Amino acid sequence: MMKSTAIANSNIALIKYWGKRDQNLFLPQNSSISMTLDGLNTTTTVEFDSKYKEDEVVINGKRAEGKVKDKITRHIDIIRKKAGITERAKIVTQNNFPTAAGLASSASGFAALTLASSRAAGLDLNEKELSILSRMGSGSACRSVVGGFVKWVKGREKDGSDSYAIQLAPPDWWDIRMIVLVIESGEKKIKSRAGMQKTVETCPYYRCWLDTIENDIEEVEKGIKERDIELVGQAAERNALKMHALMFTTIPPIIYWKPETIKAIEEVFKMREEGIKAYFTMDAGPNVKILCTSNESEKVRKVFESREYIKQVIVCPPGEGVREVNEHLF
Ligand code: 2P0
Repeated sequence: MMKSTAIANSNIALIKYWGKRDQNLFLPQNSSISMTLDGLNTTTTVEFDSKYKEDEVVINGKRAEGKVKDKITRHIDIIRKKAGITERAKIVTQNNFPTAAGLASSASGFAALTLASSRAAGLDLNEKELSILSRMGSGSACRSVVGGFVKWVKGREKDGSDSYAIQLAPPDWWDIRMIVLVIESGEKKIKSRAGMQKTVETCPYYRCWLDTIENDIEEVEKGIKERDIELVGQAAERNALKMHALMFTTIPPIIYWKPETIKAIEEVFKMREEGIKAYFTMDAGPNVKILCTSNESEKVRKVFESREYIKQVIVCPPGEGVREVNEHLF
């Protein structure tokens, strides 16, 4: 019996990943930067044993079938091959945030799955190897392997051996917060994977995105180094808007925005006029995330908790990378 449990935090990008250069290996068109979030995490237990006749996957208490299960089984196959084992596995995974919160779980999910399954298979991989393997489950998962402030370096090699996440600064480097405003909790209609591919294929501005991304990256890196919330916030906000401009001009268009999204953004602008250094970012959905210092985070939280159009407010400090834990889920 080989069993291991891992916990991984979710992450939010300050510089976005939107577009692949290799669909099979999950190699990105551009490098991206993220903050790993304390508080939004996935715990996964994996056991390989000959008593299992086929892979069994349970997500948040429900047995997974079809596409969701296939994605996980494919990932476990990569691990089995690397470890040289053939046993089937039982995989139980649990998110601590409401699954219906409309928050990405694939990043924390594949990071936890990669560590738990590789340990259970007897492998002892370093951070770089874990990041590369996690990337092959879901691109953004390679960033959740690493804690704090993280850069996914796009790499140049065809085999993806130089495309993985590195730490720019540890979690305790900078006391800032990512405040997640839950606006809509349903499953999104257009998945990131299909959406980003359409953008690369059809968006007339994609060239411009690639031409300006290195400048955005430089600003965010400098801002993190100097703990400059204005520099990071402004660059991150612009980068998120640029990504959504790509989505709007993809054929067919990808529009995740809801009226409440605009409302929340206008409130962020108003806060800034009042001197609060709050900046927003958005991902493949209508929810808005706000970056601010820990000192000002209570003010921001209170404002949005009093708004009836916001379903939930989650305040996250920078968090740790993926790690093994002793308590198993089964
Ligand atoms: C990001 N997103 O950088 C960007 C911003 C969504 C918008 O990474 O196909 O779930 O599994 O590699 O990682 C979501 O994309 O896509 C994502 P796959 P993934 O956070």
